[in-house]
Amino acid sequence: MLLVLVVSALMDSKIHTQLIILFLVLLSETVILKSHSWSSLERSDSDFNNWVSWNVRNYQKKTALEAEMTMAKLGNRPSGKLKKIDVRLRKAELNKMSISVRQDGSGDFANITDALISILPRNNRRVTLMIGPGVYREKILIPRTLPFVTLLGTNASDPPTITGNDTASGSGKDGRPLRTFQSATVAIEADYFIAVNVKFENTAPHTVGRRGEQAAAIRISGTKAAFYNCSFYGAQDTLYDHKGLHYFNNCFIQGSVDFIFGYGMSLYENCYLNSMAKKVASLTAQKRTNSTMASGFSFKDCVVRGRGQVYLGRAWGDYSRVVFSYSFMDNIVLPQGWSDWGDQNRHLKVYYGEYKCGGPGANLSGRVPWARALTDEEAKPFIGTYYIDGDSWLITPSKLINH
Ligand SMILES: *[C@@H]1O[C@H](CO)[C@@H](O)[C@H](O)[C@H]1NC(C)=O
Ligand SMILES: *[C@@H]1O[C@H](CO)[C@@H](O)[C@H](O)[C@H]1NC(C)=O
Ligand SMILES: *[C@@H]1O[C@H](CO)[C@@H](O)[C@H](O)[C@H]1NC(C)=O
Ligand SMILES: *[C@@H]1O[C@H](CO)[C@@H](O)[C@H](O)[C@H]1NC(C)=O
Ligand SMILES: *[C@@H]1O[C@H](CO)[C@@H](O)[C@H](O)[C@H]1NC(C)=O
Ligand SMILES: CC(=O)N[C@H]1CO[C@H](CO)[C@@H](O)[C@@H]1O
Repeated sequence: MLLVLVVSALMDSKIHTQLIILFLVLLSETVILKSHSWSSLERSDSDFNNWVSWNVRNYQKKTALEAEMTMAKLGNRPSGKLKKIDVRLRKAELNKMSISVRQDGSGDFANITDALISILPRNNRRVTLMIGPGVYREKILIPRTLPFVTLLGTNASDPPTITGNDTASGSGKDGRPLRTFQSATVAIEADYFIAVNVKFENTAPHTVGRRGEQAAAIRISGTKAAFYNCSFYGAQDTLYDHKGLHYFNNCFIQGSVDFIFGYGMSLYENCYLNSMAKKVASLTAQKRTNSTMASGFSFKDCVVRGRGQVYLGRAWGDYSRVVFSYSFMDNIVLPQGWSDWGDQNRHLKVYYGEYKCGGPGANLSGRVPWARALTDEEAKPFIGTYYIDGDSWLITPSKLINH
């Protein structure tokens, strides 16, 4: 079965359209990876190979952790139960199609907006937009009626940039302020979204103390969204991790103030958080607002660098939850580590944890007393894709192919 997929992928003249499948297959089959030459894909970048092998290792690590974790519990959710991949998703993945977007006119469409318009509402297939290099100055909204869309940059070393510069105080079509919600260059309201090799950007500048400058590069309001090797550039409020289950792998995220925010339930693995803070700011503003809400950001194997002085998080919601594990923190991280955003009542409610982090910013001795140095047991729920229910929707090939 695996071989058949690989072979059919290679025989397809539109090889790139099948890249994603190949990928998924490779993730589960190291053996095939070894015996197969990538040069036939015209994509010999060593970067790409590094990424694939990183993912393979990561997948193995993750599988081992999952096995070890059958007893883990997360909130009130029953655990140990192996969940099957979502049926709708499985159907969509078995019925894929792709559309090419190229600015030089050689593709199906010259911009992303037109390509999205071509997809029928209530879409039930995986539709991959194969996007060529270039700067796409477009405001993109993927509505709820368009689930299963993938944006894929066809050249990993020259990813397409989707850019804009709307701010919260800018005015919308109706003349009213856009607010942070509508400032996003790209807004994903659909479920099952995937992006690979895409740069999301909001170029509006940030001036300390000015109001209405929130300017998101992306807002993700749909659930079960995954981002691989993407980058997010903005200043204040770059990545609006609004709500739903989200996965970020090997991504670069840059901003100045609260640049990862919202009440998503998200795992950031192997990501680089680059602070552009001019003075003192916070990397995250997590908005979990009650103790039963499935919401929180987990950063694993990440890097925190850049400029200014930063808190790892400040409490936007009373029950704000953020965990950093196995991450490198440069000396830009303030010794206190975390901020209650001026409300001491939150000390007993927030959940701010650190586990096995390193670097000059990771010294726990100066942390606020209500921050947690997590034990192995406490850290476990946060350090695998089970944190985001990945079993049921992250497209790991073994699940898709075997069922
Ligand atoms: C997309 O391309 C079409 C056709 O060239 C053009 O009419 C339209 O204005 C473009 N849209 C955007 C957002 O660039
Ligand atoms: C990908 O982009 C790089 C950098 O711009 C370029 O050198 C390379 O030729 C591109 N690869 C393909 C297949 O177009
Ligand atoms: C936003 O971008 C547009 C188009 O490039 C430009 O005309 C405008 O001046 C920019 N606005 C700001 C505030 O940078
Ligand atoms: C907690 O928040 C969730 C999501 O907003 C909501 O559905 C639930 O009713 C809230 N529970 C309480 C006790 O407020
Ligand atoms: C952590 O900080 C404390 C107090 O500043 C200092 O005494 C200690 O040596 C530091 N630990 C490490 C490992 O740098
Ligand atoms: C590991 C990997 O494939 N990284 C690529 C991700 O995309 C950037 C472009 O933004 C490439 O330069 C990297 O090589």
